[in-house]
Formats: sequence, structure tokens, C-alpha cells
Amino acid sequence: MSKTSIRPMIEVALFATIAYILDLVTQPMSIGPWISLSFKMVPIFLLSFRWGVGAGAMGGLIWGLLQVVTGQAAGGWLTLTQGFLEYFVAFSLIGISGVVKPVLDKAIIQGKKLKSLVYITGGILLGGFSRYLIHFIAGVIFWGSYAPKGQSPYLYSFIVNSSSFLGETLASLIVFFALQRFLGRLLNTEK
Ligand code: 218
Repeated sequence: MSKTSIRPMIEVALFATIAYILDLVTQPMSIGPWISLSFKMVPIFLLSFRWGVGAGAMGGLIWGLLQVVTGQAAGGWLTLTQGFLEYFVAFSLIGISGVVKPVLDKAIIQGKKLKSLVYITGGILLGGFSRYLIHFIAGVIFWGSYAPKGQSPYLYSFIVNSSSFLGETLASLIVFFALQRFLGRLLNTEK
């Protein structure tokens, strides 16, 4: 049996809490009529890139759980199935971004800057897309009645969720690109 070491566990708790607090205290930054940047997924991506899929998924799950137990999810919680999908499954799926960790580590060790950024971009897009695919599906099934008169639930859910998807993943990409000089130290878990 393999034992989970203490360090990633502490970081999961810390970064999930930071994501929750960022969500509470920051306003999305509007960059046009359709997209607002929102940086709150960054801590979960950091977890995924530092420790891999399992830690990222655990961090996302705890972030979702924190929103639910503190009542922050109330407005987005319609039914048990929908709430479970959108707060537990969707947020855990952000951790999929960690699949790039092995190749990312290699690229960073070899000092290949462009390659590192390509893997980070791939991880962020994959994690963000996986999460928002769930929100899109839940939007069609559970939020269709909120669509403007005459608009199909598919189009409505696509408009709402693709705009949030873009705002959140774009913001995360900007942060990681801005921090590229420090990636080696940010993602090094050895010391
Ligand atoms: C069309 C539509 N409206 C609302 C929701 C609910 N939703 C969307 C995105 C993210 C989250 C989690 C909280 O940030 C929620 C609950 C939807 N899926 N579709």
C-alpha cells in the first residue's frame, strides 16, 4: 500500500482554501461585453502541476465542498444530482490538468521554456474544458428553463458556459505566462 505524504496533503488543503477565498473576495475583470477574467482556478492548476492529477482533483473537490458547506453554492444548487455534478464532479475534473506533469517536469528540467508553456497551456485548457463540459451538460439539463424565451437550452448553456470557460482559462493562462520565469521554482517539489 502506498502512503500519501504529508506535503501534498497540506498543499491541497491550502490551495483549495486559497481558491475558495479568491472566489469570495475578487470580482471578475471585464475585458469586453462577453468575457470577464477570473483567476480563481490558478491555485488548483498549481496543485495539479506540482503534484499531479490526484492532488489537483482532491483540491478541486475540496474547493467545491467548501462552497457547498459555507452556503456559497446555494444560488447554483438546484437539485442533488445537479449540485453533485456541478460542485463535486466538475471541480474535481480541473485536476485532469495534471496529466501533463511528467512531460512538463522534463521540459522544465531541460530548460525548454516554449515546451513548458505549451504543456501548461494544454493542461489548463484540458482542465478548464473538462470542468466546463460538465457545467455545459448540467446547463442543458437543469438550467434550460432560465433561457430567454425562444432560445434553445443548448444555445443558452453554450453561451453562458463558454463565456465563463474562456474568462477563467484565459485568466489562468495569463498568470502562468506571466510567471514563466519562476516556473522552475514554483513547480519544484524537491526543495
Ligand atoms: C446555463 C447555466 N447556468 C448556470 C449554471 C450553473 N453553473 C455554471 C458554471 C459554474 C457553476 C459552479 C459555480 O461556479 C455553476 C453552478 C450552468 N451549469 N448552466
